[in-house]
This record gives sequence, C-alpha cells and structure tokens, in this order.
Amino acid sequence: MLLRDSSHNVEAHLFDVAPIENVTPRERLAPQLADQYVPFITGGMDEYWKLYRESIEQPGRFFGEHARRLLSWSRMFDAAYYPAGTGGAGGSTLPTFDSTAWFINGQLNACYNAVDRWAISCPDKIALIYEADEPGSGSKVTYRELLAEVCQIAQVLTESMGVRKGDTVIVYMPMIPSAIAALLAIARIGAIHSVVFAGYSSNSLRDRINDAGARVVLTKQESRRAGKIVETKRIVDEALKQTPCVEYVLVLQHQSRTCRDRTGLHARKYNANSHHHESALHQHHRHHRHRFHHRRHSHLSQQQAKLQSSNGGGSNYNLRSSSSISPDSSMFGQSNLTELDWLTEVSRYKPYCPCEPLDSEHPLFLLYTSGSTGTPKGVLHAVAGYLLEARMSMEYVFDVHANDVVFTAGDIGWVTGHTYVVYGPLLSGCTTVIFEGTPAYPSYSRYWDIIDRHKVTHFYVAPTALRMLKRAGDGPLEGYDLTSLRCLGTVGEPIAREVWEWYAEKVGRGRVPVIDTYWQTESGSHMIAPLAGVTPLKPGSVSLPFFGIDAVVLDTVTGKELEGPCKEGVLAVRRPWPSFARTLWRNHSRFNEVYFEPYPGYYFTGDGVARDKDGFLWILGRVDDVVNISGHRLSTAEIEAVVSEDETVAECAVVGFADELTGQAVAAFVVLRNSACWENASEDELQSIKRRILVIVRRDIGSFATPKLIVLVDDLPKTRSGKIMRRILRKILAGESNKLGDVSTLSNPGVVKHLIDSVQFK
Ligand code: 6R9
Repeated sequence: MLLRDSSHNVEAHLFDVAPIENVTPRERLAPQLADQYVPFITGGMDEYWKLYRESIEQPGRFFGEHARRLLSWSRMFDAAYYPAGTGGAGGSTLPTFDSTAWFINGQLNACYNAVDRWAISCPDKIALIYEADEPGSGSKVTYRELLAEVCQIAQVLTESMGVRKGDTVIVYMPMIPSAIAALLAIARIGAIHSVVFAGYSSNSLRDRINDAGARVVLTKQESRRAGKIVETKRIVDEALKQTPCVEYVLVLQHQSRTCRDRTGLHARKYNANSHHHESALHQHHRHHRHRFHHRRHSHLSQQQAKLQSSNGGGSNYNLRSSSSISPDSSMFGQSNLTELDWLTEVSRYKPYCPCEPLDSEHPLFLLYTSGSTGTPKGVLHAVAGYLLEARMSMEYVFDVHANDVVFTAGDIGWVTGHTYVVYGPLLSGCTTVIFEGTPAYPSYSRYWDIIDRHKVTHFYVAPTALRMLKRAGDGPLEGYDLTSLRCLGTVGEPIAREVWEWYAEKVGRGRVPVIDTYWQTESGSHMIAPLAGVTPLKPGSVSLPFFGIDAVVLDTVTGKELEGPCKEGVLAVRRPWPSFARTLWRNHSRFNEVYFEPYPGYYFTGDGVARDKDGFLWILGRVDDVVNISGHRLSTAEIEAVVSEDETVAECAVVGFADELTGQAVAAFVVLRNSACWENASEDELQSIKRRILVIVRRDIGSFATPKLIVLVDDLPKTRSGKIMRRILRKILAGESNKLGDVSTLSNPGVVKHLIDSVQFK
C-alpha cells in the first residue's frame, strides 16, 4: 500500500468555520405543508447523540428495532447480528469485521420491500419519473406498473434464460425505467445484479463480465445522451467476443411500454390471449432449455449454429418468431450465445410472479470499483443490511418522507445510483426521478427545469456538476422557482466552500440545508453526513458520523488512534455496520488485504481526514493510488496498465492533480522505448504519440479516464527497490517542487530537475 506523505500540510485555520444553523425545512414551509411532515428526529442534537451512542454501544438493539420497523420480512430474524447480538437487549460482545452476519435467520426480498408493498398499499402512486434525454419526452411509472414490468422481466430471466438464485447478471444500460426494473427483477429472483456503467469501454465491460462469471447480459440497442446516439449494443457485442461464460444477451430495441405508452392498452392486449399463449410458451421453454443445454454440451459447430439461427433455428425455435437467436449471433465467435429481444420476451409473461424469499446475508449486488491495483474490485453487498441502511439514511440524513420526490443526479453504474436512485427512494415508498441526460443539455438550466416541473423535494448531485453550473453563471437559474426543494445533497468528492455556498444560496435560496454526504461503494450507504434539519452545517465539512459508524482518525504512520480536536490522519472505522460490504467477489483474501491489513483491527477507508475543534470531520481526499475524476473513482494503476501496453511506451506513471472542473484530472508521465531515438523527434511526431495514448485510454477504459496531461519524460522517480515515487510527481504538478520531502531514497535524484522542467514546459 502506497500511502501519500503523512503531512497533509493542512493549516488548522482552514477548518475554522463557524457552524451554520441547519435550517429545519419545516419552519420555512407553508404551514399546511409543514403539517404533513413529522420529522424523524425532533430532539435536535441531543437526540442525535443519544441515538448515535446507542447505535455504537448497543448495535443489536438499535439496528434490530429499525430492521423490524422499516423492512418487511417473510421470516423475522432471531438475532440482530452474529455472534452476540440479540435483537432485544444487544449483547455484551460487539460485532467484529471478521465474522459478522446481520439479522440472523431472517428472510426477505429486496424487490418486495421496494415495490410490492407499495404496489399493494398505494398502487397508483408514481414510483418513477422518467426524464428522458430529450426534454418533455419522458413518462411516469406507477408502483403497479413497475411491479408488472419487474415481474415480466423476472420471468424472462428465470423461464427464458434459466437464471437461478445466486447467478450474476450484468446490466449495461442507460438511465431508463427498464434498467431500474431490471435490477429489481434480478433481486426478485435472488440473482445478483452487477451494473457496469455504460460509459465503460468494451474491454472494461468484458473484464467485469468475466470476473463476475455472468451467464446473462442485459442491454439496450442504442442510448441517447445529450442529443447524441450511443451505440450501446455494439460495445456489448465487442465485449462478448471474449466472454465464454455468457449464454444469453437480452436486448431492448426500443423503450418498453412504461417509457412510451401510459394508456395500459398493452396490458389489456396481453390479457386477452394470455392463457393459451402462455401454456404454449411453457412447453416451448422446456423444449428450448433442453435443446439449449444439449446444444452446448454437444459442442455444436459455429456453422451449425449459424444455420440454425438463420433458418429460424429449427422447429422449436420457430415458436420464438422474431426473438430467437439473432441472425448474426455467429459473429460473436461463441456458438453458445443466444440473443433475445426484450419486448418480445417480456410480452410472453403475466404481470405477476412471486418473490423469492432470501436469507438476510444472501448477496444482493456486485459492483465493481477501483482500488490501488489495476484490477477492479467486485464489491459484494448482502441484502438485509444494505436495504436497512439505504432506507435509514434516506430518512435520517435527507429527511425523506413518503410524498417526496427524490432526484439523485447519478448513474446506476455507480453506487450512488444503486442506493439513492433505486433502493433508498423506493424502500421509502416515495418517487424517484430517473434522468437519462446530462446537466448541460439542452442548456445549463436542465436540472432546475426538472426540479420545477416535477416538484422535486430532494436534489442530490456531485460537486463536479455544481462547479460546472456555478461557472455557467446565474443566468440559467433565472426564472426558476425551486421552492419545492426541502433538501440539497452532495456526494463523491470534497466540495469547496465557495461551491457549497453557491449551491445553498442560488439553488437552495438560503432556505434549505446542503447535506454533504461521505460514503463509499464499500459502505453501501452514508457514513458521515449531517442530518437535515438537525446537525449544524459547516460548508466543506461532512460533519459527524451516521448511526453505527464508529469513525476514528488514525496516525498515518503509527496507526494509533488520534483522539480529541484538531487532529489529522487517515479515516478508519472500528466496528462493522449492517450495510458494509461482505467481501470482494471470489477474492476474500484481497478484501482482507486492502481493507484490514493496512491498519489491523480497523476498516481502512483510503481517505485522509481532519477533525476540527468542534469534532467535525473534513475529508482530505484519497491517500492511496485512487483518483477521483468528476466523482468517478479510478485506479491510477489501471490507467498505467493500459498505457504501458502500447509498443512505444517503456513505462508510465499516472497521478491525479487538481482540476477546477473535474476535481481531479489524470496526468500520465510516459517514458518512451528507445528514448534516444525520440530526442530529435518533431513536435508533430510527439503529438501523434500523445494522441495515440489518449485513444488507448479511451478505448480500453472509457473517455472519462482520458489523461488531461501527458508528459513525455526520460525517466521516472524511483526508489532503490524500483518503486515509482508518485508522491514526487504529485508535488511537482501541485507546484510544490520546493516541498518534495525526503528524496534520499531515490535511486536517481537527478531526475527531479528533469521532471520539473518537463512539467514547466507543458
Ligand atoms: C459514494 C461514492 C468513494 C470515495 C471516497 C472518497 C470520495 C465520497 C465524499 C468523498 C469527500 C464526500 N468521497 N464522498 N470525498 N467528500 N462527501 O462516491 O462512492 O465511488 O466508492 O467513491 O469518494 O474518496 O473514498 P465511491
């Protein structure tokens, strides 16, 4: 583990900010509106501290009570956690990271909790507001409609594709209601969803599919983003050339009915002929599955597969009409790959199927994220603990109530989308906005337009978007009312004080709190955040830990806990909490290694932190080799690996540096092979090498990882054991060449001057 230099050089006065009153939104609401809301916390900070202490000292009792109240169980759990937690009085033994399981012997289903219970109690309530890329072309989906679509997709998975409990299913889709329905359908049958952000390249997608061992991929033919067409399926096809585990790909050609057609005609049409159709279908699927396995095991040649597919696949396949194997499936180079048409498949099934009851610790999803080394980590979450805290944080941190409209402007490819676009809002039974577009299309007013048109009460976004919008000036905000808002949130990276203040003033109109939430893919839900209407706010501080988070500041070098005010170090957590990840997919030893070995006995977050004089926490950014570009977490090692693959590149070091717009940007220091030959190269030749490197990163990872700066150098700073000292590169880029710290361990101290010169002449 490569830790950044221990001294962050952060001056204490930087954190000397007077707390701002956290305006209780109700006090500023019209009285008739205010009456609708019974706050979750009425006793102010005293109550926060009381609950916090209970959550740490008696986690069994605290989380047990919440789990009973906030989730619907098909079998109630016996104890809140293993080994000692009794749901009631808690136990004398506190949970530890090595052996904890939560809500022992309980059974439940995520989809039931997010959809069915509201489809029963308030079927016509709007669950999803789909705001399409093109303004005005979206739709609304009620809980009843959502349940129907989810159930149909669930049956496509189990009946048409043979997906079973515990299988992994990859979702590579844009932000549309069917993508949300797909996640819930996967959860409904007890399979494990793994969303790959649709901005990832085919190579990144391929690696994630293979690591997950997925048998099924769900995707869309084309997506729209900022008015442009993205050929999503083409990226999938490319990836599927090298994914032997995949047996089925389900492709959405056009939007499903919940996106297009609110007349209900489709459902009626289905009912008219469902019975006969269905039984024929069941027969067909039995046949199909049988044939399919037979086909695979007999190693059918590619030619035969092609023949079968082009003539409709023989008698059994004729039943499938347009949806059977696509004529060009042989192009995948995999004879066992079947492509199915989403809408045709879905229309074959009835709009209800039962939920699979799952043990509390059954996996809910797998989400790949970046770590210190090149290979992405598949973070695995367990169903009960994750669901509980997704809902608890919605309610306590954001003060979300059942009639609220939540707009989390994040993609489902990131954990923020999982917890605060999909699960959190739906578990709370409120309405969630699914936004397909971007904040600048068709203009910088897009977010404000969405907020006004849909009467959004909670808006949650990354600072990177706010920096861009702040830069666009106040014009785009003019003429917008924004009085529906009760809470503003930010997530993903530190927010600068000016940006926080702009957000509070211009968007919140000085009326609603700005809640800066610190958390991670691994944590599943908020770890450190103020509670809306309760915790005093300090612009730039994430304030105080959420319930159950026993956060400590550790000395970077000694690993000792630093108690009391005005301390700085790394952020760690002493005890597990229900929504914490359970493992890394098929790599539990890496899980232990990256999170628990750096500071034995603690979960190591990877972030630097400062505690100010009031005990408030300030996140200082990653201390490992992870960069955060526009809130996208990327491993520098991953970028290095792809750049180094180019034949002209001898070696390469990637670091992050401060960028006004994206928070951090990527800089690649590249040493070319035969560097002597390049000495007299023309500027044009050098530019073309740089362009090639940009193309490689875009192709192999995704355009969001493209280096902003490429510096061609003769050598990299290295220790005697050959380790690249990226710290030196970071300091030089930060303009702190005079503060390089200890360079005595460098094997080539002369390189420093060369690097400084190279950066200066950029
Ligand atoms: C939710 C999410 C996690 C990393 C985390 C930290 C950074 C997240 C932050 C923040 C400062 C905040 N981070 N929230 N830094 N202030 N409010 O972003 O998950 O993609 O896993 O990233 O993001 O560095 O360690 P993930």
